[in-house]
Amino acid sequence: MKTVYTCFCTDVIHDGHLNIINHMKKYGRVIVGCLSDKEMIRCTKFPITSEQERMALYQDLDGVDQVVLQDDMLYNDVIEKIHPDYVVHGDNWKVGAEKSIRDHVESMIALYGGQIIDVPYTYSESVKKVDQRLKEKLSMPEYRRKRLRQLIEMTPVVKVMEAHSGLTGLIVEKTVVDGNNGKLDQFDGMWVSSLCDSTDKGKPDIELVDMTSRLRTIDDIMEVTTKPIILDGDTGGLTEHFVYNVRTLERMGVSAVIIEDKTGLKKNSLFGTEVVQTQDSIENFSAKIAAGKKAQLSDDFMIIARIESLILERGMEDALERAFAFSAAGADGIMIHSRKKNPAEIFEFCHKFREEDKKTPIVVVPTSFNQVTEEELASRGVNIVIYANQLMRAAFPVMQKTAEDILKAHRAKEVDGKLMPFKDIIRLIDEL
Ligand code: SPV
Ligand code: MG
Repeated sequence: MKTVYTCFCTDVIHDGHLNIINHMKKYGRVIVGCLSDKEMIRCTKFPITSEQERMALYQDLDGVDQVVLQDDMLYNDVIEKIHPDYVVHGDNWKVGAEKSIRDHVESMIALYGGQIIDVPYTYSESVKKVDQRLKEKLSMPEYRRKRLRQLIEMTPVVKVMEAHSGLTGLIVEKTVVDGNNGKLDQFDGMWVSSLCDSTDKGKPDIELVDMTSRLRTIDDIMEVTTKPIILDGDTGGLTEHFVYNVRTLERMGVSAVIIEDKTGLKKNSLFGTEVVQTQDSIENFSAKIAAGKKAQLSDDFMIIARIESLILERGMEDALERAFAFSAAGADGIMIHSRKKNPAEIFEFCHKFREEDKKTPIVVVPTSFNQVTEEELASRGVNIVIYANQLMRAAFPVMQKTAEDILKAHRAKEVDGKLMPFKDIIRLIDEL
């Protein structure tokens, strides 16, 4: 009897999946693969149910003979083990980002005479409804909030990109690439940067944009996305105010706030010692963290302490002393910041911190030491990498140049070839 294989990466079975099983039954013994969490978050969407629950769901389907865990989105593990005669998939993988996976599978199974069967994709109202409902569920506060903690467990490094508006949120939400290892990849979450949120409003990054306005930005992003959000909470402000903001943020479904151990008029860290910046005492900042943790109502929300000792040239010993003190005060993670051109001091911090603390998540923002890769940081014990300002920095020069070029030419013809066609911009945002 021939073996027929398909891979599912879904929490809910709809008509399209049943149609695939029905096709498979005609060709032989039906084996369904359950794509592992760690691969699913890279190529499709975040799973709502566990691997075990998904496997049990697939096993219960009529016509399924066996369910296996597939831990490689390129199918290498299952093809080597099972040698399926047929691999069945909806024909939607013949185009778009998934095409590279199809090509890879086709070449692998061709080596022993295996074949791909592309089943026409089921475009029905009920399938659309199931997809839509799943997406809406993922955007709900209770699902979104806990997702950062889940991701830290699921993946070697959580990849976070800045978003400062609904539109940039959509870019972080939807961008999927066919990476250089042949696998698909995407960001895990969003950073609502104080620098970018302020800059977008034409204001300096000095805690001038108030919390009401920051919450408005978060809400704009949340309206159109599902990925978890980390808020740049600056200094956290007065402890008496911080405790209220913690409650508000967790109620909204924000996953984490990062507060930095500075006090007085906050300036952006990348100014370093060029401007006057005052670091808070260990006692005061520890008390602020402890008050925030006490105020918190959910188990999922994270308060992450950001240490500015390296930025302000106070030395590695000071940074480490603070890291241990802040995590003892209840911080759920440590962000260590640096404005050096290479990651040496970040690596040293990670090494010394991890000698004593294997578990507390470490967060880094490689803006100035941007040659370092996510894999390298993960191998040093980093859990979350934040690209803090790149979308804003990408957009500004292009917008400014376009404004200059139209002013010089007294018309828009010269710039048009560099712009998105207006036919595309009016369709960029889907209607419900
Ligand atoms: C931000 O993005 O606002 C940050 C990171 O706080 S940094 O600009 O590097 O200080
Ligand atoms: Mg900031």
